[in-house]
Amino acid sequence: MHQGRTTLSKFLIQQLKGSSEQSDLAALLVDIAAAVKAISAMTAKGELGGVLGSLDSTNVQGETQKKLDVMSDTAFINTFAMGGLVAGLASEENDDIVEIDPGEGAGRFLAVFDPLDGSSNIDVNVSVGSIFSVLRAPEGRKPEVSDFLVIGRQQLAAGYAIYGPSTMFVLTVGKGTHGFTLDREVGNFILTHPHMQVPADTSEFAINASNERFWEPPVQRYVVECKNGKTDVRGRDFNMRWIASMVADIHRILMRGGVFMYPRDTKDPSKAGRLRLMYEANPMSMVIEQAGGLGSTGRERILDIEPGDIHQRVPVVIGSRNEVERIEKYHHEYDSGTDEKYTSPLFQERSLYAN
Ligand code: AFP
Repeated sequence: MHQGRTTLSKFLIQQLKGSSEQSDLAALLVDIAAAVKAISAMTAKGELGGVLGSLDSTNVQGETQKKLDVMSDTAFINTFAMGGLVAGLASEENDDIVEIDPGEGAGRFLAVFDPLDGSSNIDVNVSVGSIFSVLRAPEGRKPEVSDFLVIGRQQLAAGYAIYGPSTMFVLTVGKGTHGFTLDREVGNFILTHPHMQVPADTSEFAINASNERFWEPPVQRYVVECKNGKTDVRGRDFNMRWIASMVADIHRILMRGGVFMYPRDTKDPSKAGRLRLMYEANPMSMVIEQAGGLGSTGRERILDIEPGDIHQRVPVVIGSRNEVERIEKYHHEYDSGTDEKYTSPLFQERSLYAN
């Protein structure tokens, strides 16, 4: 069996033994892992399980819901309802917060999650995932929306599951980022990737390049320089990846470095970006920063953003610290007008900004 490797439960007991809140947090993370196992089993069945395809419904984002979106959402809600540890939850698939009747034990946590991220990939059998964030619940009263709107630095735990060739559960409780692999034969998550670290440098970037003409100049500048490789200021060639499942792209970056970008774009000026702060950008930023990386909007650290709405969208630049800091520098130079790069005739000739 797994010589010298520990299980998720034993690992959490070790990491979270300082207080009753920490013990309850360990129990909640085990509950979340149980929901992940159920979702892993559902996704693995594919068409044989009748789980593919879309429903006639749309979610609060106006996106058509996949069957597995709703099935995964239900798996999490049922787990929280039975666990007695969660007082309320917010999910991509639910317009409003959902109160959980804690029965005898008052739930001391709030759960915020994207039950199935990358669901547009599910019908073509490409890796998808679940993303979660755990916040502290108010004491002695029912949770309200305002209780969820806390800055990302106050997350008690965050992580994701990736349903790929293997199912992995990656989490942080603020003591590093650690990866567990599901042993399907016994149904246990085994610690296979302790203390994950994001390389500070990279030669790989992830972005949906079809949006290039809609990006702000600093993002265009960064991507042009990467594509120009050895012939430009970077002095080396870069590779590009885009899986269109944030979980899969971020997991690759956690494993081998890289930078993930979903910037604001002018395609829909009313949206600050595509990804949501509370259940995508914040949890992924905590995971990556606990592994030595950085999560930014390009202009500010994601974990410092004061949320205004549960489904708020933000621009996202997450990954290898030195690359994210370079992109932040380009945004600062652009905003402050301190870099002739954006005005020099040479750049204008070559740049994408030429009218
Ligand atoms: P879906 O869950 O609707 O597939 O969206 C996935 C996602 O939120 C994120 O996981 C991807 O990185 C991003 O959208 C992909 O967006 P594009 O489809 O515009 O490339």
